[in-house]
Amino acid sequence: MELPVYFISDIHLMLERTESEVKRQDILFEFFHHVKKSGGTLVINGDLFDFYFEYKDVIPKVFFPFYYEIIKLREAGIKVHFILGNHDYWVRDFITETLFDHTYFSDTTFDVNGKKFYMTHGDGYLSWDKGYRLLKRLLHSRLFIWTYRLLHPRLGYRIGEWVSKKGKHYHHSKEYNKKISDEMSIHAQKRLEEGYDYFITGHYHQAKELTLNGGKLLILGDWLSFFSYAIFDGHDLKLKFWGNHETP
Ligand SMILES: [Mn+2]
Repeated sequence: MELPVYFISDIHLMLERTESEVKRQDILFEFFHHVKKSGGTLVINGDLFDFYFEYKDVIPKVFFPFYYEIIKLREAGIKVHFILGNHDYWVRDFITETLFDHTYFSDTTFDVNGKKFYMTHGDGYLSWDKGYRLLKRLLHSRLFIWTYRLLHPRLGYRIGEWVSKKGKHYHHSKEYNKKISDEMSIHAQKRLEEGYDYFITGHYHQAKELTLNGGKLLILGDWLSFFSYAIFDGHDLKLKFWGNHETP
């Protein structure tokens, strides 16, 4: 992987193109321009889209400006990797072949400049998420996807949008955030003991960098209120905030 490596997650590009949504995407594109200038690699760690479902012959058109920005990044020599999240798992060849250099359907690992990264979107990790883990198995099953694909896109997208909105409770109390980062630290610790240097997760809408045993757990935050990202320069991994957009 070319250095530096940038990591972002939980952008949740919305299906409704409101004025504030267009502004938010422009901030993201400013960040992309920065990446383009610096060179390197971009890793999108899940929930890029608030809802995405790809049919054999049909892709959502509302994200066209985003597709165009990714193509421009890649034309400039930036490799773009996409680890699927719980909001955008249902992709086909447009995502895996046309748009991104690499797409990952589950947790993955990277070796960069002698450092080992364990990457996960992060959903389904918490001990109290038992019901969700069952639901995830169903939603990722071939039968579910095959059945959903039979729905007319107009209906499929309204249902997806409704479910995405229902799950929106991104502002958690300090106590709950601490409970999550404590639990994710246990998972990270296990990987660090296996020899990984960094454990990177998204999904939890909190931006946090924790040093553990000489390695790090990094929770990526989001691009809804934090506008946060991580950068690995070849030696160290750091959490940063883009511009002055953070509204903690
Ligand atoms: Mn998620």
